[in-house]
Amino acid sequence: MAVLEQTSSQKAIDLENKYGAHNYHPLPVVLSRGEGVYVWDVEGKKYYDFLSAYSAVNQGHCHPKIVNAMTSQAQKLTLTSRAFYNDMLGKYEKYATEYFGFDKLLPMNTGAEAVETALKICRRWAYQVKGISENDAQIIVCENNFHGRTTTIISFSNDPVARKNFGPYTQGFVKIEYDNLTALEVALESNKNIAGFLVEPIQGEAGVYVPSEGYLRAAKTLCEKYNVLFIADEVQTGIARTGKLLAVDYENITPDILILGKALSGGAYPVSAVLANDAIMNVITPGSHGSTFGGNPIAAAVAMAALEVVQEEKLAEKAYVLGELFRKKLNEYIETSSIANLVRGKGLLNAIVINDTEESDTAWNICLRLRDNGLLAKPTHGNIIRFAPPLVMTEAQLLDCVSIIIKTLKEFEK
Ligand code: IF1
Repeated sequence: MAVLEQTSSQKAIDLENKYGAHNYHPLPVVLSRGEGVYVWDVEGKKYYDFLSAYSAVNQGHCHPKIVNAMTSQAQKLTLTSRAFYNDMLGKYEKYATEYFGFDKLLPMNTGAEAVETALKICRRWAYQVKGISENDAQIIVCENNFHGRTTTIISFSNDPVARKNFGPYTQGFVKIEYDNLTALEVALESNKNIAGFLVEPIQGEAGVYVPSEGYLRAAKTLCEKYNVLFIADEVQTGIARTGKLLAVDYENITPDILILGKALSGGAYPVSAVLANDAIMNVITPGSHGSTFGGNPIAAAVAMAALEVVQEEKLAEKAYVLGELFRKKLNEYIETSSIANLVRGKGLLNAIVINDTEESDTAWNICLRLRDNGLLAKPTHGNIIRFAPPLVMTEAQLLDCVSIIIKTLKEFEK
């Protein structure tokens, strides 16, 4: 272990560069410890984490209750596969279905797997319940979506970087403009083979794009009218991030299929899930779907603890209040700023748009300077910076972060 103990930031970066596939371009900072809203690099410098592992660490780094659930379960039973029952999965499924208000849960590991699962359920439902003829089912998706990295999911992405040279692509998807009800109605009306509508309540990767108020509710109503499943991908927006338990709660709707991941484990372990009522979930029969690790006892214990933390620490309410404060403070600054154009978001899922082109490296340079000033965030789409801190933040800590952000942006004023 002597080698690891001596690891400096540069050495760790060099190792990843030499021995790891180059599928990421990380901000140059090497983290070795996390606690609550803070992370520390290998040299001991402390930072506010303003990304939360893309909204997975909503409950804060190394939350003692979650870590304890994980380590005690790890010492008892880690994995049985679903060839046998384990004494944790049923408890977790009961807890989570009551928590979110659905009949059943199907456990998976990553967000992309849960999205894949939802697509499979939707297609089966189309053939076995709705009565679409086999292989004709179509699922509506939105432009600029992000749902993961599998071959099927990238088939309906319109991000060339995510798609190019990974074909041939999976058929069966119709793409419409996001936040456009007319486009949805036209797609539904003109095609009898539509089985579902897959949507992110807020588009994260697109740059925290919040749709018009009422869009999701009206989209749900349209789906009901045409007997089409409304599938909400809340992998990023769910579990208190946007100031409600689910982002769809703002519009008082219940999706037909709900997809969760990331913060379902508080970032401690890969845990994802698909929830639906019996009329839909019962299309899944033994042998038709599964996963070696999905529903393992550690995942079950961790997810229950992570969901308890959300309730016990009132994280949705906190995210709501802190989010309002964050946007208010940043808006006050932006009024007179030449470098930041706007801030948008809900709860603690926010982004600022930098006054420069998508091709410019201004947002990247701002993130490097934020890092130097003790706060970690990452640009998306060149000129947008996403801000998603852990939800366990105090008001004083948030205000401290606001001053770091404003101070840093001021260094870039023209
Ligand atoms: C990466 C963004 C966040 C997601 C939604 C499914 C998944 C994701 C709505 C898949 C994953 C990630 C993965 C990450 C970047 C990231 C992301 F920048 F793309 F938009 F969160 F902000 N549905 N989102 O956002 O979940 O399989 O990764 O567990 O590096 O690809 P996964």
